[in-house]
Amino acid sequence: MNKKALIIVDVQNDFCPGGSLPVPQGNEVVGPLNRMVEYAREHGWLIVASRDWHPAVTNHFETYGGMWPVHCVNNTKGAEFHRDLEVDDATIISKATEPDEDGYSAFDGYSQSGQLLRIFLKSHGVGEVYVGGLATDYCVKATALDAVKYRFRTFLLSDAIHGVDLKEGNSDRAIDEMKQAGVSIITTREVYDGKT
Ligand code: VGL
Repeated sequence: MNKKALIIVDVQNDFCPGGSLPVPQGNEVVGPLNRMVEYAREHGWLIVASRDWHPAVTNHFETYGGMWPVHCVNNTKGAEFHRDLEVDDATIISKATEPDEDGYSAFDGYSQSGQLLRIFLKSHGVGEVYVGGLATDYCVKATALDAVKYRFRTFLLSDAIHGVDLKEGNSDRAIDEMKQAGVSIITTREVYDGKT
């Protein structure tokens, strides 16, 4: 279990400026994540990209009792990955595909061949994961916490995340919570410099 994986969380149009649930500066994660993709390729890591993949009617949306505007409905433009995100080599994990699912964590999602993310990673001998993407205080947090729960050594890429911050400070609190749970906070630069 000594393989590593990069997990890119929900870098989709609706979470970027111009989308229906924009994370402020959400698009800015694309640059550092693409550099991580290149690094991951060179070092033989697995690359995973999760996506919110909601049905049109789901109680995740405020129109149906949830807390969010309509976003990332499967097979719509808003659900597509940011056009500049390098996902050619990534295994796509779709989550929140059912009408009664919030599906914040990438670990709630399945690969195209129907494998849960945890099973997919373990079956490839992954013991260590590096998490970045959107949004720090929701899906990134849920994904990193699950990664720890499932006994992966877990790193948060602090310069490759942005948060929603419905309430000021939510992202900082989310990072504290992840730290408490055992997530290591690291910059992409530190990864390139071999600081892990
Ligand atoms: C997310 C809010 C609602 C996320 C998903 O990807 O972090 N945030 N649904």
